[in-house]
Amino acid sequence: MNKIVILTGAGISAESGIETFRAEDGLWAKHRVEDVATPEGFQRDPKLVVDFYNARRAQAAEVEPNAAHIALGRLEQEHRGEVVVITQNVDDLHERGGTTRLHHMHGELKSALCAACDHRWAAPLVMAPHDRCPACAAAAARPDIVWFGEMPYEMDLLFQHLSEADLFASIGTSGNVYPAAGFVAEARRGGAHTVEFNLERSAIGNQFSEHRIGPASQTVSAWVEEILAR
Ligand code: BJW
Repeated sequence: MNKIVILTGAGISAESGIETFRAEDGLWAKHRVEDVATPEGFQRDPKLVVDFYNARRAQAAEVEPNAAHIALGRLEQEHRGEVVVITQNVDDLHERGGTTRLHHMHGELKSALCAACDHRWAAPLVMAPHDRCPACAAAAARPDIVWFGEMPYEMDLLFQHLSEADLFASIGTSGNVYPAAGFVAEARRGGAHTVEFNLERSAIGNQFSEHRIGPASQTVSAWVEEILAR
């Protein structure tokens, strides 16, 4: 198991107190996806979208990484091979849990993006809809988040990692959103063993060769112990 590639979703941060998207009381039960997570929604009502991400940025600053984030940080440090984490999450709990080889494929709450020149900078805790870009001065700041219909970040590099994986783990993601939901198929094509961590089998659960059912703080920590003991 030389190269381990791990995909994470909202479920890994749930036990830190960050709500998931598709739970009955999750974010999409309280906000319309079309309004807060599409470029069209941002065009229609930038303040609504910026306020949505301001609230999530404030919440993320108040919570702590849980045992699953910390176990993945330890795996990267102590595994003799390569460990790469790809997260769909926009919080910074992996970084704070010790992971450094990390890809935020759906962007980051801590980053702001200029829609005019693509410059990125550290987002203030509270963004305003028409903040100016520090590089080109256009009033075109937006949260650095990948919305529906936009291309997730670093796709070529991520597919390269997936094709090289000996072991692919998917943690706390429902398998509803592409291209992330297609990663297991890509890893299998490259010959990886695949394992899913979730409270239940996900929408794409039948594509995995192994399942670990239960809260990530417990199942991921136990799995990391197993790998490091091999
Ligand atoms: C636990 C737990 C615990 C809870 N322990 N587990 C038709 C077919 C196929 C694709 C499309 C289609 N029509 C449109 C598309 C494309 C579209 C898409 O996938 N739509 C689907 C809805 C069908 N995708 C896109 O538009 C993407 N871009 C794109 O495709 O570009 C073109 C392209 C072409 C070719 C190659 C590459 C690209 C962009 C997607 C952007 C997603 N954006 C969001 C919001 C922004 C970020 C944010 O605000 O935070 O990202 S949507 C939202 O969903 C967020 C998440 O990252 C993403 C995934 O959600 P996640 O993480 O899986 O959360 P949940 O809530 O769904 O699941 C949580 C899971 O955890 C559950 O299973 C629980 O059981 C579990 N759990 N507690 C373990 N303690």
